[in-house]
Amino acid sequence: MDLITKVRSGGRLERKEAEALYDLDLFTLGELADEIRRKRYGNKSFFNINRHINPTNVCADTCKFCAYSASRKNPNRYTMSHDEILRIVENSVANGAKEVHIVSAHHPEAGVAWYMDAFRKIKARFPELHVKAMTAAEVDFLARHYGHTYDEVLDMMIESGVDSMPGGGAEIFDEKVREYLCKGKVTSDQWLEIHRKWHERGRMSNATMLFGHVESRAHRIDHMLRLRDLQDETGGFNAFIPLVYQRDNNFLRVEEFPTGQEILKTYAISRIVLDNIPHIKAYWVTATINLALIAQEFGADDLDGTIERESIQSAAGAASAHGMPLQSFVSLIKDAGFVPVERDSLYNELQVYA
Ligand code: V47
Repeated sequence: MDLITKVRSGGRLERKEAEALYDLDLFTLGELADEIRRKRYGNKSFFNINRHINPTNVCADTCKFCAYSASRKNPNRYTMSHDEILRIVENSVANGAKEVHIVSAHHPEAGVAWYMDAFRKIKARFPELHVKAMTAAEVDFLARHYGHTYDEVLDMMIESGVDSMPGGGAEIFDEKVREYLCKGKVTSDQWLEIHRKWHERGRMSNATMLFGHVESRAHRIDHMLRLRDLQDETGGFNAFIPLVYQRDNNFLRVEEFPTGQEILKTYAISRIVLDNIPHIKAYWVTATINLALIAQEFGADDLDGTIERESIQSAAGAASAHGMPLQSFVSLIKDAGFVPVERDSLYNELQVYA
């Protein structure tokens, strides 16, 4: 059976077949991914009203791609007090936020309680608000630095009110590339183990892939296949999020950046290869809003959310520091020919903007 027929018949692709998808032209790939996306969700495109909070940029790790953590390129260290965090949450809830997405740097002196008490205080004040917090990289850091097991950190998160985990810290799983990008951080196996343990607790999470820097196409496919294997075991991933590398203010030297075509191919291929992960998120922050809107025709069914503030990727050049107003978001999705659907963090539909 040729590759296109196999994809159309819903057959699961082997590694070599998945790699060969990149040799197809963009429009064939788009058509194949769009068929899958439309079978599942029709014309709907999902988003949520959320708020990103990054409570500290003080970090024990030194990932080459990161422009956010305090370093000699970014001398402005900050760590928010719990009162500051609560004021932000209060304001966001008043603006309609249904989820807070909280990701911090790996602060070597803050202590585990600083992380956990923030979640506990948010949940005590806003029991209905979905708290999506702590990447697997943070879980690994807290465990290693403060002498806990992963199980202990994950149980503390649940006890403190964390509802789901974001997909950050995955970067690229290939060990050689990973060592070059972020030596000393959570390993690929550990990242997967932490998500496995989280899923075993009945909780959902997301998975990212940072691409468009020094990795090859084969590394991207390898990354997707490791996620597909874990998803076969646990079913705990909601969404896959290919993050396009942003190039400013960091220590990673990249010769060639991906074209729009390469980015769209990667969305489409992820939709085809990850047959067991329900949602493909075109995170508008790193794709740019225009390409994210087009990605809806290349397999993506989710654009993340309104965000309000964003510090990690905007530090590296993305136009996301102030999020996106709800009305603009809805109009842009509609103008692109899709039906915007506000969802909650677990993809229950809250409002359809027909
Ligand atoms: O893991 C850091 C990435 C991630 C850069 O789960 C960069 O719904 C691009 O994980 N260029 C954190 N990316 C953000 C994240 C995320 C974002 C949106 C939604 C979800 C979700 C998760 O940011 C890190 C890292 O891979 N990152 N620096 C950069 N220069």
